[in-house]
Amino acid sequence: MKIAVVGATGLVGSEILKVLAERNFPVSELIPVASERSVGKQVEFKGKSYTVVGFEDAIAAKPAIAIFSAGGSTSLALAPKFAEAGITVVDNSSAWRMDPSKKLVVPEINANTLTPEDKIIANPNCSTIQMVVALKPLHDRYKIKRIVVSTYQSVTGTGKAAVDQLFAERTGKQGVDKVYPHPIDLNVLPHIDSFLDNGYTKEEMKMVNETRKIMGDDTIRVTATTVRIPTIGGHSEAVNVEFENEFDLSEVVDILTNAEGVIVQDDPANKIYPMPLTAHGKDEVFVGRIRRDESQPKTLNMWIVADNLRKGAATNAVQIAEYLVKHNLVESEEMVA
Ligand code: 2RA
Repeated sequence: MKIAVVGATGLVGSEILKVLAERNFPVSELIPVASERSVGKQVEFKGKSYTVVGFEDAIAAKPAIAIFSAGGSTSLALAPKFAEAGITVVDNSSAWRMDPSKKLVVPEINANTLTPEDKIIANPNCSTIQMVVALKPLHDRYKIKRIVVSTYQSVTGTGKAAVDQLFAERTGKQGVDKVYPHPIDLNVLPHIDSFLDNGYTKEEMKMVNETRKIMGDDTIRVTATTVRIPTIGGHSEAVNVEFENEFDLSEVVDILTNAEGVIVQDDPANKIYPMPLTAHGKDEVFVGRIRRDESQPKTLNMWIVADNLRKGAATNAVQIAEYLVKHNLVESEEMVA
């Protein structure tokens, strides 16, 4: 199957190439796509070099699926053009996530809603994905009333320039562009994406609105504080969840242990709990510090960590693509032939 990766030279784009290769996605031809200034560059895929092409050439090549990770404005402008050509777009930006005509998909939760008519499919925000993967099975069993979440997010979520800023500050390297308004090394910024009139950031409101849309339940109340920290391996989240129904703690652990895409790492006596350092490069969502909130009934505390470039972006997008192929939901010239 012909696959285009739009934004192939970025941090998420290169992770998508890695994940496609590792998972042995059936790629008959890879079409790496990027903006004008990267056209002609080479990217590596499964030991072969591919030349980056522009958008028009990519559409003309008619891939079955285009995985986009090129930012919201590129996606708004170009995803419809790909879709009109019959190419199914899996989009990593925030452009289409809250559009009522587009599905917002985490495969473990709602890939079964996809149909061949879904030509632009939205991949949720990284911090939302890891939280809902862990919470949906608990919602199904106990019904969530309210979520209070604080995040500890990796600089990789901002992109390559942010990783460069962190290491430049650490090593004293001069002349590196700053993408954050303050130093990030040895610091913590309670500020991800831009501030809105209600005092929250866009990242915080993504967690509120996307969680409800993916879970298919607008009654869930969510409040979030999203924070950037100087790590690179993944995003961490302290999550407090209040349920409608009483729960048994050992049953909660059982549900999470059996949940698709979740690995429980919860053995405080042996100092075992999820960390970005150990989640780095993995496709699963790691859950630990599972304990009752003793200040209020029917309420649970947990700690959720995942590699934001993997399950939070590339892996989730590739899993959507895998589902589309498996269920024959895309137009592929090769399959028709
Ligand atoms: C971040 N949520 O970590 C973003 C990435 N999409 O900033």
